[in-house]
Amino acid sequence: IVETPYLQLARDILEKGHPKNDRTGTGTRSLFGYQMRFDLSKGFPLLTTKKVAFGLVKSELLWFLRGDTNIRYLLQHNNHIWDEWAFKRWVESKDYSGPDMQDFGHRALLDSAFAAEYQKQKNFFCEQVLNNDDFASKYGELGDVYGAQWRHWKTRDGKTIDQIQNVITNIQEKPDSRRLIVTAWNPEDVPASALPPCHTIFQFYVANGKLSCQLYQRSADVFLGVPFNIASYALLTHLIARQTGLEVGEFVHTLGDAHIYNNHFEQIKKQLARDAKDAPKLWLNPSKKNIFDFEMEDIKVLGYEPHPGIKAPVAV
Ligand code: UFP
Repeated sequence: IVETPYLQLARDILEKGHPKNDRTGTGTRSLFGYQMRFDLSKGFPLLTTKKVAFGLVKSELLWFLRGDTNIRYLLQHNNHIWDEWAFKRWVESKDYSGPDMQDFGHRALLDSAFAAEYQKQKNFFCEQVLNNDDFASKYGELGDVYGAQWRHWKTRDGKTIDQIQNVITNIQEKPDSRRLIVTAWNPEDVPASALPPCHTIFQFYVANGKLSCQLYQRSADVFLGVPFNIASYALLTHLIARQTGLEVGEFVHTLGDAHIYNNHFEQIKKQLARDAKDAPKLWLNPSKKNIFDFEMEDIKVLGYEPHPGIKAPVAV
């Protein structure tokens, strides 16, 4: 069963995880240094023990690959996973004159009247990013997030590096290279960043005509984040394999602080009590080869019949 390593990770944390405090004040159980391996030739590792929103995985990955760091593209695809980060900048700016949104993440969880007002302000914000070009370029922009680090990393002498194009070229020209690396972690940016990259570095490896990828994820919200992260990097591996004419090998997922938040215990136990189903298959439009040409409709999962989704609060 393709998702077994994930289910085992969750069990291991519940059984052996250290109770630990964290930045959000929620509290977790956590293990340090953990590795999962997914053989991508056996099926696509999109969890079946709960529904994972693959549409969001796709649009986010295509957004990264475009080198885009403005949430407008995400909103055009009904993807709201990055909204809060942009919204925060707006409500803290001089252009915002609505009700006080200080600490909106926590307050929206605790106070339903505030949550309604927050939703209203955020809907207005999203509508502006979608329809008002000036507003979008000012407040839709997230700055140096994955798209920028992957496609136009800034160098000291004012140039940029396209790490994705470079790694593709290197996989084609020097498949035995041990330097097939893309990094998002820039120590210069970390102190000023609201969310320093979670997926910090990844490396490719070619053997027997197969492309494998290993990700080092420094911090892993095992219930909410990791199912998404697995699918995203599995998809990236498939896309790069397509472009380089290789088959897919393994996705190796190495985690630093692998944690389950205290308010996700019920949900993960419910999930662990379910029987996994057959993994879906990934379909990529056979007429496309270049990774930068893929659109939403060129990527599909076939035979995905998961158990229902399970809701849980996001730690903020
Ligand atoms: N997180 C993930 N995967 C992601 C992402 C965030 O698991 O792709 F962007 C989680 C990990 C952690 C929190 O629970 O978000 C980030 O907090 P910190 O920066 O304190 O590690």
